[in-house]
Formats: sequence, structure tokens, C-alpha cells
Amino acid sequence: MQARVERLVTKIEEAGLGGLLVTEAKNIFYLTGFSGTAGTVFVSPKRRIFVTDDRYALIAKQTIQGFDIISTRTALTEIANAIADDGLETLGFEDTVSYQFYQALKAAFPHQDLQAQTNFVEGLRIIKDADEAAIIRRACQISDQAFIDALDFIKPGKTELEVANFLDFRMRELGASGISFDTIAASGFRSAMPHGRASDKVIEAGESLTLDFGCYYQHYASDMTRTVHVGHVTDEEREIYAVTLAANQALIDQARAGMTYIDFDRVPRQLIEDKGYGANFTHGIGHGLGLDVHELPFFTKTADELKPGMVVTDEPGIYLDGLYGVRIEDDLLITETGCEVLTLAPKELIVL
Ligand SMILES: [Mn+2]
Repeated sequence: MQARVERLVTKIEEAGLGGLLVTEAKNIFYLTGFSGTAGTVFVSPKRRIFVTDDRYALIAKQTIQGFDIISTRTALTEIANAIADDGLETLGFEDTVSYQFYQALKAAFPHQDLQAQTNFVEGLRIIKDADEAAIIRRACQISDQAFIDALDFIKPGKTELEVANFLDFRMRELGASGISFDTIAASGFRSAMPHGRASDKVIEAGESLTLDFGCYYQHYASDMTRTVHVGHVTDEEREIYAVTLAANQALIDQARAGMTYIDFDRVPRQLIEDKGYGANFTHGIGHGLGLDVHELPFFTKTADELKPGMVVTDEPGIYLDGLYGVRIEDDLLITETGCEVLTLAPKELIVL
């Protein structure tokens, strides 16, 4: 945590800010280890202040190191008082705050130049250290095992919700603190919708079933997708599964530090286009993963490069409107020479 705050101070100085207010809960956790719901952080080259209310004062004092801890319900006023003699001219704040908060900010800091910041702390979170990578690896193992166990549970006649609830409960049994997003269990024609949340639709023999799910383990998320077939599978379904898997694998084979964001998306997309399904791959290839299930990097078409320590998803999909769809998603830890696949559940075509 101390090293993270040091890096933040460097970034604050480089940005020409006098200090930064941090209000996003996950950024506060990243900097302090505090995971309660009421917290405001102020960091400047000379101050580290953590403000919470009485409900969290004790746990804050026990867990947070290197910060002055203030317990109050008027956080901004207290921070303004605490730094009154610092000569602060510019104050950065996160642009995700509410308008109501912004009005309070202007009232508490009437003499400072307030500068909204986008992804300021998130830009530090983009590179995971070894401890974070180990936690995400474990979160992925929990999802892997839950999927393997679900293979014995999925049968024609079960509803999508029953399968989703099985996955959710099993991940908790295996040590997860919760799910990282509403589990997608989309069968048959519903699997053509990339984000079909589990419904009470009954899974029929002859249908595909796309499961997109993940858990939180020690505050970090996993996110994986597998598509299975129930009862039997047609030659066309086999072909589409094979193309999707080849695209997923091509990216695993080529992903490495130094690869541009453009190429990260292009490698699997080109393969799908070459097979004639380009128009059926209707979303981006993936996203970063960490304290949030969707976080930096996002694979916009820029020449930014992957760096060692990034954790990203590789999730090509092919969707045939009204019929069915296939998506396969893995979580990858980018290394100097390639990538480590963190989600290791089977990917060969499974017919249950
Ligand atoms: Mn994903």
C-alpha cells in the first residue's frame, strides 16, 4: 500500500496538482486497504489523510497505515481545515463524483482551482503486482472449479436460473465472497444475445448454453465464459465453436508485453473474419480485470501497448441472431514473453 501511495504522489506532482481527493471506493481500497462504504482520501506530497465516520473509525485505525485518520460526517470541511496552511492552489478530484458532491467541494475549497481527473488512480491499478496476480489467479481457480462441478448439474429440463444459482453458490462454497457480476446463463436462441442474463427458460436437448460468470475473492474479480452443448450438436455448431476457440487460442499464443491494443483486438478478429463470421463478432475482444470486473485497459483502437502485469480478458464470440451463439473467455496475465492463462477450465467442445 505504501508503495502505491508513493507512486500516486509522483503522479500528482507530474500532473501539476497540489493534491488529490480520492472518493471511489475501490481506489480507496487500493491505496489504504480500507473496504468500508464511507471514506474520503486526500493525498498530497506532504499529507495523507483518511476520513471516515464513527461507524468505521475503529477498523480504520486498526487497518490503515501511513494516513492521518479523521472521524467526522463533514469530510470535506475537515480536510479543508487540516490543510488550511499548506498553500494548496490546485486540487484534483475524481470526475465520477456526483453533482451534489461537486457543489460541496466548491463550497469547501473556494480558493482552489478544482481540476477533474479521469482514471487517475485507475491508471496505477492497471499494472498488478505479484500479490494481486496471485489473488486473481485464485479467483480464477474458484470459477474454474465451479464450472467443472456445474457440468454434472446441467441437464435438459433445468432452467438457466437453476444453473446460474448453482454456479453462484458453488463459487461461494469454494471461498468466494460473492459474484463479480450477475451470472449470464443463456441457452438456445438466448445465447445469441451476448449479455443474456439467466432467465427461467428451460434448457432443452439440442441447445447450446453460454455461461459467463465470475467471483470476488479477497476483493479481486474473475470473469470467464464457457459455452457447452446439451444433448447433441450439429456440424455447423461444431464449426462455429471451433472458429471461436481458434480465435481465443490465437490471442493466447500471441499476447505479450509490447503488443498494441489494436493488435490485441485484431488477431482474433482477423481469424473470425477470415472464416466468414466477422459480422457475427459484435463486441470488443476484452477488457482489464482487477478490483473491478471491467477496468483499464479497454481495447479502444489505440497504439498503446500491453505491459507486464496487466490482467486482461480474451473473449471472442460468434452470434447467429435468433439461433444461438458461442463465446469463450479467458483471463490472461501479460508477461514480458507472453501471457499466463489464469482460467484453466476445459475448452474442448463439451456435449452434456
Ligand atoms: Mn468479460
